[in-house]
Amino acid sequence: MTNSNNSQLLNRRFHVTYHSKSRPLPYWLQVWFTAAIMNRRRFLSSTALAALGTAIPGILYSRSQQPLSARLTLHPGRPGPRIPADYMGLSYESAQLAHPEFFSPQNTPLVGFLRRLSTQGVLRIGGNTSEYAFWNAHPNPQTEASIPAAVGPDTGHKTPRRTLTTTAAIRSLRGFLDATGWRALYGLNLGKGAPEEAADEAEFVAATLGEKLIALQLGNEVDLFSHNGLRSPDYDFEKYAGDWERFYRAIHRRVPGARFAGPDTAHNVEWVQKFAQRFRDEIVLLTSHYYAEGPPTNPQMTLQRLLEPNPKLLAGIAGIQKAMRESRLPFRLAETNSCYGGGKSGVSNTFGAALWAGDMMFQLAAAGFGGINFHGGGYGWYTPIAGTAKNGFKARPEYYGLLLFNRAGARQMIESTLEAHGPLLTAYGARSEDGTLKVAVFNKNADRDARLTLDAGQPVQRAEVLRLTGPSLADTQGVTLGGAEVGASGAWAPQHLEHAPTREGKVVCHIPAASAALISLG
Ligand code: BDP
Repeated sequence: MTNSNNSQLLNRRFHVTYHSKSRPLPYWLQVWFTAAIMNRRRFLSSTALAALGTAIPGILYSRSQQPLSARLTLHPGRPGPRIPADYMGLSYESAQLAHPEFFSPQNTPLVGFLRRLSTQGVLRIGGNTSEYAFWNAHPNPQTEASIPAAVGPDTGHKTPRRTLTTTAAIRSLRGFLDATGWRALYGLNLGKGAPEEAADEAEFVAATLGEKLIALQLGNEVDLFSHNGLRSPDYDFEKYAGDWERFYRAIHRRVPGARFAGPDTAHNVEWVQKFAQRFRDEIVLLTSHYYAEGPPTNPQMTLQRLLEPNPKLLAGIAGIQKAMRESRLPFRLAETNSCYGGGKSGVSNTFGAALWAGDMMFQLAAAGFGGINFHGGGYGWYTPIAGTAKNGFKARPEYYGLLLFNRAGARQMIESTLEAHGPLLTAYGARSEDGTLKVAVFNKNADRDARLTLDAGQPVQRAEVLRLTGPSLADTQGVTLGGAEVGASGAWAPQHLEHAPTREGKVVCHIPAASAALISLG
């Protein structure tokens, strides 16, 4: 998500200066990235005190050094955005539907992994392969046999294989949604399909999924159609809007009550704004995508870079907020992950990606986003859940970041002010359904512990701490939440719950380097 106007805006309004010396500097007040989100909404005016050392503070210090001190002040009387109950989401390739037994109530291990993350999440079906998935009421075993049983994220290296989506797959999907409690965002083939085919498919999907269908989407990353071979190089928003309308009309004639979301763009925020203006009466939800890094072959795409604030995201947030404000429509990040092109080994599959994902979930909730879908599937580098029905499923590190968000039970962000050394320590305040104050803290420094002083802004008797830990940022194994790993079928129960000392409404909590903590205040 980016657009040049917003980048300029960002540069003008938010000056972030890193200092090149490695010794601690006097405190310089900086407006940090959450301020980009909150300023406009008068929410969470988060500030960070000047960065220490360089932009890579982690490598300058050893653990023997004094912990970095940070202070978070909550303002419980100043509520921020509500967090919808279905904020949690995953995204899979349409090609996965070629195997109806994958999204099936019989796939109980996968059902368990989803239910652990949420009992009312959103499953988005789409991706590059949605432009090569064709509706066919009758199964064709020959074509299906050539598609792997579990489909990973498309890597974009070659034209995806043609797949068939059958009535059996949609019935099975309905059963899967019933078993998980999740609802679906369903992508139709705009790239290679025809309006009448899409209408056939939409009719069956809408009738079968019923209230489990949030909305249909038309096309995946249509802003890339001009250079991925799906349309001519002069394919622009106007041409796309024409395509969208033709498909919309054909579907609407057959399914008058059908709901739509879009534009599901890769990164062009202007298209989201234009789409919102043009079709706000035809749609129920705005969507687009965000990949923090890519392509994986670029040596600059590192774990360190993933953990730092991403200017592309900040600019995108501002543009999306404008689209939401002007159209009064909610927005969902319908597809996201760490590195496009299928992800990057040593980045996407590490514990660092868990901190990245958990942090971004809170950051975007604070920005007023209505939900997030982490893309994955198969054994893709960035998939939160890896595996197949035959070989079993396993939680990858990133899954634990999502689980931490789930454990917060956050339903409303609350305003807070963070003073910290540098951008790699982030913290958020939220309220759960029962009114409990929750604080999520992410220490993305590789080697520097932090000591967080928390001022809850109200009396606090108890502070319970659930920790997200891994051996190191780069590790791909050994991640735990509350001292426990996620087991088969998503089984998980915390083993360690600590209590942080409280005094006069203040809590002091040690946050080791490369870890996160969820603090429940009572
Ligand atoms: C997105 C596509 C998805 C890919 C992903 C990637 O929608 O199908 O798997 O990028 O490149 O652009 O990893």
